[in-house]
Amino acid sequence: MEELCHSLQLIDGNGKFNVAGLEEFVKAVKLTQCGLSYTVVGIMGPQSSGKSTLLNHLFHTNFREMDAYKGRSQTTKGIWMANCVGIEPLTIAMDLEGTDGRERGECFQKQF
Ligand SMILES: Nc1nc2c(ncn2[C@@H]2O[C@H](COP(=O)(O)OP(=O)(O)O)[C@@H](O)[C@H]2O)c(=O)[nH]1
Ligand SMILES: [Mg+2]
Repeated sequence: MEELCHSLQLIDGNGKFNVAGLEEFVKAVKLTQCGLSYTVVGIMGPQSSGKSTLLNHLFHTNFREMDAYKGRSQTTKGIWMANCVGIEPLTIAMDLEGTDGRERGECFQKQF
């Protein structure tokens, strides 16, 4: 059972896919040894609605959460992913950027 949480930014705020990071992650969580026996869970929704917090509580991941003392702001950019700690079979959580972040501007909002 994987006890360490490995995480990476799979896609950055500009849409760039992190190929090297994914290769490292796959090795670290021994994904190739799992065959088809793994699960992927994703979360999407408005910015600052508690997505990262919920994932961290459910799966013991280490996604960055908004610091409420700094006000409502964008903390998750692009897509982050991490292995869930203490869950069999291997479960991978994906933490998505908020769908309505003002930092993205109007164009991004129109896609949703
Ligand atoms: N009161 C309350 N605050 C929460 C709850 N879940 C998350 N928060 C707070 O809401 C803020 C945004 O949470 P975050 O997980 O970063 O939101 P995200 O942008 O959707 O990932 C943080 O300051 C959290 O501490 C909750 O159930 N109740
Ligand atoms: Mg978040």
